[in-house]
Amino acid sequence: MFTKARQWLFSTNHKDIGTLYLIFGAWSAMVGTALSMLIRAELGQPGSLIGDDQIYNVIVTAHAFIMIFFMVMPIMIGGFGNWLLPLMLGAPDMAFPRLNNMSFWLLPPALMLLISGSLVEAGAGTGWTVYPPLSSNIAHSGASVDLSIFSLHLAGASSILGAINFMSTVINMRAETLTFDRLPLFVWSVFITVILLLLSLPVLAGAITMLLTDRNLNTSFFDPTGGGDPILYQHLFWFFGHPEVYILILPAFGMISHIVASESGKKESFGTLGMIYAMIAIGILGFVVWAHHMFTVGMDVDTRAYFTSATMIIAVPTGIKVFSWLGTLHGTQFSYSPPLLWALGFLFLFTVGGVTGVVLANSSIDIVLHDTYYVVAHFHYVLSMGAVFGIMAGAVYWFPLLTGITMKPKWLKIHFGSMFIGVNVTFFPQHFLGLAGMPRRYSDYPDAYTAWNVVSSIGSTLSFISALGFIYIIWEAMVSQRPTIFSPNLSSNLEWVHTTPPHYHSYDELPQFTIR
Ligand code: HAS
Ligand code: CU
Repeated sequence: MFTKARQWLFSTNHKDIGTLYLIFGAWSAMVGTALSMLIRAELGQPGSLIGDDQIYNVIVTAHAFIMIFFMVMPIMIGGFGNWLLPLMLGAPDMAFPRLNNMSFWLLPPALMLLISGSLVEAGAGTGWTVYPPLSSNIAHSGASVDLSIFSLHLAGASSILGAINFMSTVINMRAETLTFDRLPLFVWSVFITVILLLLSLPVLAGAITMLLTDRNLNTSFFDPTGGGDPILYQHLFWFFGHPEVYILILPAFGMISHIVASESGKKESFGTLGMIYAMIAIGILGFVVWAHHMFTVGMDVDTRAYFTSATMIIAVPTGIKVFSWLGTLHGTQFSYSPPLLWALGFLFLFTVGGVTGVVLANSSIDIVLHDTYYVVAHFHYVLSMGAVFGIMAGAVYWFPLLTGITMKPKWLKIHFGSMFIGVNVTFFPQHFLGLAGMPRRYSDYPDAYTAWNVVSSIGSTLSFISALGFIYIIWEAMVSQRPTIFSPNLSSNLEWVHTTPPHYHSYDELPQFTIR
């Protein structure tokens, strides 16, 4: 019984596993979105809705963890990485196919542990940073934080095994003529991403394990009464945490490069080698800027000057990428297909988020803005409109390749438009709230902050409806089964993966080949 399902669930095939990751990520996206709507409902008017500050913080914490570890990473690296890397490398599969299946199956129990951590006792209301002493056993007694720690252990093991697999695949499984300088940019982006994962995750694992023993075995790594130091936790966390934000965006960079080049009708991106060096530079610099998250701990002025300058330097390679994408588009006759719309949205809004990051990098300004909604606005511009727009661009661009069917382009454009408006209405006002001093991670606020919070909650409602619309678009494509189109020979399939634009604006415009 269930032979087909079993074969799929325990498949060692990179496409099957990629699909499992995509479905898992989509499910997590729905959970994370539901939590975000609870947040916006609570903040949609002054006064209390949920009626419990701890529960509010549990929701915020679960929202962040689920979106980062169970939505963006599984979709980008597990989903698109698994699907596209072997194809782009000309490899038959990943280097370690059974390990690949194991990486995936570590995630559902990790998610289960995380959700358990929110549901048992008082829940983990620590924020995704899990700072002690808030996360220690006085402020968070009970099993919740321990369950969250175990969840991160499992998700971390999944990512580390996946990282080893992707690195081995890129290094050992390339087609013979495919030298590193000729690797497609998405392959490079995932390769650099998994190196960052392998170097940063063990530090997080160390930090949370020390926290676990502080909580349960009477160690005092982070407890001053035993000679420890809570600031040590912050250093360990952010040595992981900052590279993590580039882990979340680099694969999107890779996908955007392919889409921009292909929609411009070009074989490759403007300045491919420069793009590679820029991503390597972002990867390396990402490890030496972590303390820009800790400017308020009482750092001496030289340390502050160093971390401010080092952080700002990352705008240079990122600028190289932005201008290379614009250079790729320059002078071409592109048309506004759904994937390109998402890519252009990405370019504009990621840049807005990046520029507010440069504002926050100034330590003296950050002392005022730290832990305000200005930071929340910054990271939602680079994540909800950077990482997620990258995912959406990749999803609508490669959907025909992954499924063999097509979605309705006109509906996709309406979905893009409503989402673009929705996320901006949600997050742009949060800059104003932050500048006016509204702190993050509180369930209520003084009346003066009401107006922009109402606007933000209205925006989030629009995005929510728009996301429901996207589910409908996928459903419609699945019941209609309009076929896509694979060229019968393999080499041009690879060509399609690399560059061929699905310049479809209506179904009739699709090139007519036969299905393989
Ligand atoms: Fe960030 C906090 C600084 C990129 C995500 N960031 C966060 C948090 C998250 C996050 C999740 O220095 C909150 C964590 C928490 O829970 O507490 N970030 C930067 C800088 C960059 C940056 C300088 N962040 C990202 C990306 C993310 C991400 C990418 C995920 C996808 N971020 C900060 C700082 C904080 C911070 C502070 C701590 C705040 C606090 O108090 O807690 C850069 O990588 C951005 C580079 C990109 C650009 C745009 C394109 C570049 C062009 C070139 C020309 C631009 C120039 C700048 C020369 C800059 C087009 C001109 C400057 C002007 C002001 C006009
Ligand atoms: Cu950072």
